[in-house]
Parts: sequence; C-alpha cells; structure tokens
Amino acid sequence: MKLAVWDPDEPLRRWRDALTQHAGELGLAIEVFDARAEPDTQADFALVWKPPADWLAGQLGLRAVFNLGAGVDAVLPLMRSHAPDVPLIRLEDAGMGRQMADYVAEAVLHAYRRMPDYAVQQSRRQWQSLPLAPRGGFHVGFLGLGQMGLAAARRIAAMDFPVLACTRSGRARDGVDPAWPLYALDHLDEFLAACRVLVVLLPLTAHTRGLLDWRALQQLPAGAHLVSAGRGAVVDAHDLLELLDSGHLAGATLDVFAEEPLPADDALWQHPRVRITPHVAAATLVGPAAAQVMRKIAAIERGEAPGGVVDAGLGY
Ligand code: NDP
Ligand code: OXD
Repeated sequence: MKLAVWDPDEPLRRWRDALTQHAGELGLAIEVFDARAEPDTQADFALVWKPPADWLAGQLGLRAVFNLGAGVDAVLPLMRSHAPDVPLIRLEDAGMGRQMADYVAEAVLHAYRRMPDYAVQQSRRQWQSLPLAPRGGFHVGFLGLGQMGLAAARRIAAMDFPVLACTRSGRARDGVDPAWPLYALDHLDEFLAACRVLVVLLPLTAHTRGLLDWRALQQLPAGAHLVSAGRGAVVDAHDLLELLDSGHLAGATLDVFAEEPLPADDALWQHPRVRITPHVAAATLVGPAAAQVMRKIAAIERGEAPGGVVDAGLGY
C-alpha cells in the first residue's frame, strides 16, 4: 500500500524509516513517498500536516487521512470540502502528553511560587519575600480534559494541587480521577470562578473560538493565572491584555496565538506579566507517531475501527 507524507517540518527520510520499521513489525508492506515532491502520485493513506487544498482534492483513492498532530483545525475545513467521505484521524497523545504535562507543570509552579511578582520586584531591585497561598487551596482548572488535558491534570494532581475540569460533555473519560470536580460547558462560569490557574487545552472549533472573552475571563478570581496551550483563537488576546492591565489577572503563559508567528508589533510581546513560547508545548515525535499511525492502518486492514477518528460535526 502507498503512504503519502505531507510534512513541511520533517525530512521524509525520518518518516519513511520509522513507518517502514513499524510496518515490518506488523507484517505490512508499505511504500512511503514525499507528497510535496510527487504531488500527482496517488496514495492509499496520507499523513499530513497543513496540506494544501488542491493536493488533497487531487487524491482520489484515499482510505484515510492521518493528521500529524492533535489539533485538526487546519485540515478539517479542507477535508469537509474536498474529501468529505474520507475518515480524518488525529494523533492521540503519541508522546505529546508528557511534553504537555511538563509545560503545564512549569507554568503552574511559576504562578504558585509568584514568579511574575518577583520578576516585577527584580526590575525594581526590590528584596522582599511574598506569602505563599496554601497549596490545598490553589485550584488548577483544566478547560478541556482530553489526551493533553488529562496528561497534564494527572501531573498537577501528583504535585498535590487540587484539580478540577470543564469539558463539552461533562463526562469523564477513562483515567479521570472521580474525585476531581468535573463541569459541563453550561457550568463554565461556576468552573472559572473556582480556578486559581486556568489551563486551556481546547481544540479550536466553531464553539470554542473566542470562548474566553472579557466576560468569561472576568469570572476567574482576582489574581488568577492563565495557561493557554490549545489554540490561540480560543482566547480573546485584547480582552486578556485588558484584564492583565487592570490587575484582575496576575499572569499568563501563552504557547498558542490566533496568528502564528505572533506578529512583532503585538502588545503581548512586551507585557511584563506575559510569558510567550512559540507553539512548542508538545511537539509531534516521529517515532511514537509513526508507530501509532501504523497500528491504526493495521486495524483498518483488519476491518476494525481505529481510535482518534475526528467527528466532523463536533470539529475535533
Ligand atoms: P481531545 O480531543 O483529546 O480533547 C479535547 C477536550 O476538549 C475534550 O475534553 C473535550 O470535551 C473538550 N472540548 C471540546 N470542545 C469543547 C467545548 N466547546 N467546551 C468545553 N470543552 C470542550 O484533544 P487533545 O487533548 O488531544 O488536544 C487538545 C488540543 O490541544 C488540540 O486540539 C490542539 O489544538 C492542542 N494541542 C496543542 C499543542 C501545543 O504544542 N501547543 C500540542 C498538542 C495539542 P469532551 O471530553 O466532552 O469531548
Ligand atoms: C498539535 C499541535 O495539534 O502541535 O498537535 O499543536
């Protein structure tokens, strides 16, 4: 079977080596080609990161498209218009959960240990210790508790911070601690009011775009921190800056932005209480991702339904 790879960020050799190794272990014969170099070659399966619409439209025999990341917001609109009947399958953790847990753990400790306040004091050469909040009252809330949210929430719980979460359905997936308060989206305000740190790990969908505007962020308690590592357009950056400037929010750690790279003249760059990383919280790892994709292709070959099939109606 033929596998097309469209990935502007990795040399084909890395994907071909990893896919071929895992296919061999599964007893599958594959041929891997670089779709960017051979756009007219037809594939049975495609592994893609932000492919162009015309290439996708020209692939007429695809049995499934694998998104080489967790978030499908870039590819789903193309699939809807050019390949509506082809299943779109996303990565499920595949080594990203541990990275995301690292990222969130650092941000939560940064907030808990009042590093934004100490940074301000340092800029004034001010030597003054600040009181710490009792750890048991420092609630860390996860908006989105899927593969990324759950990996990070488990790490934060293991660090003895109280965890709570809000999801679309309000239903717990496997691995969610039944002791964590879990809110459905219609109780968003109640959830936000309880978060000292809000960790946003939502997909970008029609329902999540702009969800965290001034009104929603204002529900967070005074002095709360925001950690945003899902998709930038979920948070209204203008409203966030207003709430940081008014002192309602104490700090923000941002990995994702509505426009990436973040434009050089964006006010977020300069804000003393904002920390910026360039969309690096959890990168796709070729080895684990190739292993997962090959396992799913093997499942499809056996006539089974693989995990991670995107629900086009929900958008994730
Ligand atoms: P999942 O699909 O596993 O989880 C999504 C979670 O979001 C679920 O808990 C889901 O609720 C919830 N959700 C969806 N829509 C809403 C809504 N309208 N309101 C409240 N909750 C909602 O995704 P992942 O955890 O794998 O990834 C999440 C996102 O993180 C990705 O879509 C991607 O955009 C981003 N990401 C960013 C990375 C980075 O490096 N910055 C790396 C990897 C991912 P329910 O449980 O009810 O379905
Ligand atoms: C992803 C990402 O969605 O890296 O996987 O943002």
